[in-house]
Amino acid sequence: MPELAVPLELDFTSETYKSAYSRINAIVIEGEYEANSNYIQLADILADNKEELHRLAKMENRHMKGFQACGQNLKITPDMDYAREFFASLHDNFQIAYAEGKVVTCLLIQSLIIEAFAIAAYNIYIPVADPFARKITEGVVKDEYLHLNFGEEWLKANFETAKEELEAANRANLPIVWRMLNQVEDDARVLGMEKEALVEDFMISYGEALSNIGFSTRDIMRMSAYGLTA
Ligand code: Y39
Ligand code: FE
Ligand code: FE
Ligand code: FE
Repeated sequence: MPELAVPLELDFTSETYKSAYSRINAIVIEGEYEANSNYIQLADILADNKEELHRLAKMENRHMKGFQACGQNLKITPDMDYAREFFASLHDNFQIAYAEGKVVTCLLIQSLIIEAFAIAAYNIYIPVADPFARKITEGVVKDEYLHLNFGEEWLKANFETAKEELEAANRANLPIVWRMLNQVEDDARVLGMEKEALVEDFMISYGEALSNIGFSTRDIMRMSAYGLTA
């Protein structure tokens, strides 16, 4: 991976840039929308954390509006059908887990996997974003660390009873993230974001979260390997 991955020149008004942006912007808007609804659902089953989860949900709604403004600023129309399709597997797995009362799986999907994905994407995007979007994204990424931290704290406090379900949920959902990264690779590159950088940032956040929750280095290595063949 080249160390200086920032393209010398990004033309935010070119048709190539705008076409890629119409999909990535939609992904981010849909992601924020689903994150809002996931936290509202989690608030319904985690009664002790109800208020905090409603606060997180409100942040996600604010993020969605911020990214909608980024798309309008560049005069693109987000391709929301594409984005719903992009998230369908994780969305379905969250809903199935929720219906079964599997709160640990729900937290792994939203608060660990999706938040770590968001943190990676936004960190890599900030240096190559247009000035308007950069400001918005800098504000958003700070919140995403709080969201990841919520999942970490809850799962750490419940580690012994959650461990087995976390391993199964990791095994089922990490390969999906890898497929999503592969799907978005070409559009991300047009925006100046390299897949290798996204993968690296994702694994750092996700691995650190697993460590903070209580997994050993050996566990984390084993769990991380599930993505690689996707
Ligand atoms: O918790 C959140 O706010 C997460 C919903 C947002 C998801 C962001 C997903 C970003 C993937 C973009 C891939 C672009 C390279
Ligand atoms: Fe968000
Ligand atoms: Fe749905
Ligand atoms: Fe979030």
